[in-house]
This record gives sequence, structure tokens and C-alpha cells, in this order.
Amino acid sequence: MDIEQLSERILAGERRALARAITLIESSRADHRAQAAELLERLKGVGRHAIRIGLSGTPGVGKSTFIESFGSMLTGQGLRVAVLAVDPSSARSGGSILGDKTRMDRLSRDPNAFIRPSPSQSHLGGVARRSREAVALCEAAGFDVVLIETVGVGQSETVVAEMSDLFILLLAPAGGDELQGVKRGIMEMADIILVNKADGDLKAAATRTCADYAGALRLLRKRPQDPEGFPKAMTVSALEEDGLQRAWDEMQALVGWRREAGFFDGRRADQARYWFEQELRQALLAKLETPEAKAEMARLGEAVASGEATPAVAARQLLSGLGLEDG
Ligand SMILES: Nc1nc2c(ncn2[C@@H]2O[C@H](COP(=O)(O)OP(=O)(O)OP(=O)(O)O)[C@@H](O)[C@H]2O)c(=O)[nH]1
Ligand SMILES: [Mg+2]
Repeated sequence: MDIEQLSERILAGERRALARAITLIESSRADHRAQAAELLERLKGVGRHAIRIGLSGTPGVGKSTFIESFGSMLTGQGLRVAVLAVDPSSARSGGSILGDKTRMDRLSRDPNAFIRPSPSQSHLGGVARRSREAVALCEAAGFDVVLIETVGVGQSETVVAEMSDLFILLLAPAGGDELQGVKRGIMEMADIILVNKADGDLKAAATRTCADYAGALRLLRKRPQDPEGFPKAMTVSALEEDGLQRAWDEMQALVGWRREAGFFDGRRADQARYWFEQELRQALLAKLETPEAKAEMARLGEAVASGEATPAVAARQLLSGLGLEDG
């Protein structure tokens, strides 16, 4: 594959080239990894900046419907929109958002949109890297908005928040007046909470739920990266396409403020540092997964179990065998 040519076609905004490039970064073949690294190296610092929006919500809350109507609204305003998914579980048949392309029928046929399902890997670390690199490719291809969707399962929200400029939590109206068991840690990541399905019979419940979350958000510790009034909760109806412009206005206001105050670039810098450390940790852990390391670990494990060696000495011995002297 001619990486120089591929990179030029991506810079020209060709969606087919972008799709090919994402396939390349998703490959775990060593030669593909090398080409992917070369490609990303070429494309880094081309000075294009998309707004990266992370979107999380439990199954059925309306993520796909929201992406369809919100994404279409943005393309209607002349913006180019890319949609990626981070779904380590791959619980959904056919691998995440591709399966419900029917729900994104309009957007998937839109020449100003690009939709890519989650890479089918079970390991979150692998999914995270590929998604992050895919975001970078979409940005280089000149997309104005990159939406990164995830189902709220365990760690995936953190992964998405760490590659987004804005993190949006989509919720459904609660039945009673109780908050929907949203974990505090997830609430603390949210920049905007959107209570979806604020239409028809659900409208009153959505309004109540929104007020409850607005109250809960006010109780959280104030974050330096937020202007007055943020994080905030709002109601929307993805189905009836109601409140979407208001939500977009708020997102832009928040991004605008953060850019001015230096938090936008600051956050990206922090994220780059975070991913570097993650990569390093993963690379180190991978060293323990080789057959030789595993055999040595088993052997030393026995020695420790039988009292022949102490855990600390055995660990040090293994590390030095791997060329990773400690202290
Ligand atoms: N009334 C109402 N229903 C909605 C709205 N948005 C989505 N729905 C419905 O909720 C159901 C689930 O919507 P999806 O968009 O598939 O939800 P999702 O979050 O993508 O679900 P998963 O892909 O399974 O995680 C569908 O029947 C939608 O029609 C809305 O704004 N109002
Ligand atoms: Mg969906």
C-alpha cells in the first residue's frame, strides 16, 4: 500500500481512503501496524481540528436515533460528520452501529457523513487504540464533528471521555422520581446530560428527570474546565428532532469558552499524555504474555509457592530476565 498516496487522499477528504485507512489501523499484522504508524505520523499536525463528541448511554436510550437526527441536522448546516463506536463487548450482533445502520438510514446515505462501526475486538485496550487512531484519521480527513458512541458498559465511558473534547451522557426519562443509578464517576465525566424521549407521554417524566439531574450536577465538585452553568442537563427528543439545535448551541458555547480559556488544548495535551502512558503500560504487560515469560512466571510461581524464593526476589528475577531491571 502506498502510504503517501493514501495520506493525500485522506487529506482530500475521500471517504473511501478514510475507510481503507481505518481498516489498516485495525489490523494487528506487524507490517500493517508499521504502515499505520507511518500514516499517522504523516497526518499528525496537519492543523485540522474537529470537535470530538463522546456520547454514552445505556442500550435503548436512543443513541442511534440521536446520532441520526443530530448528525443530519449538522450536515444540513454544511458540517461534515463522522461517527465511530467504541464497543468492547461487541454484544450486539454484527458489531455495534453497523447492525443498526437502518436506524441511521439518512446519515449513512449522506455524502457529508461517515459512519464506522466498532472494531470487533474483545480487548478494550486494543479497541481504545484503534478508535483513537480512527478519530485522528477522521480529523485529518477534514470532518468538523466526530461523534464517538459507546454503550455504557464498565470502562468504555472512560475510554471515550479520554478521546473526546465533550462528553455527553444520554439518559431516558425515569419512571418515578429516582435517579437512574448512574454511577457518580460517569456523572462526573459528563459535560452535558441529555434526557432523551422528551415527547408525547414521556415529556413530563423527561422534564422531571432533567430537573433531578440538574440538581445532582450542582452537587458535584466544581471543575476548572467549566464556565458558569456547566455541566448542564437538558431535554431532547431524538425522534421528534426537538431540542437538538439548543443542545448543539450549548456544546459550541462550551467548546468556545474552553478554547478561549485554554482548557481545550490543555485537555488534548493531557489526553495525549494519558494515551502515551496507556500505550507504555500495555507494551510492558505484553512482555509478560510471551510463551517464554509465561513459562518463567509459572516456574518462579512454583518456587514462590514452595517457599524456595520470596515473591519480591522472584519478581525481580523475572523482570531482569526480561531485560527490565528494576531499581
Ligand atoms: N419516544 C421516543 N422514542 C425514542 C427516542 N429516541 C429513540 N427512541 C426509541 O427508543 C428505542 C431505542 O432507540 P435506539 O436509538 O436504537 O437506542 P440505542 O441507544 O442506540 O440502543 P442500543 O443500540 O441498543 O444501545 C427505539 O425504539 C427508538 O425509536 C425519542 O426521542 N423519543
Ligand atoms: Mg444503537
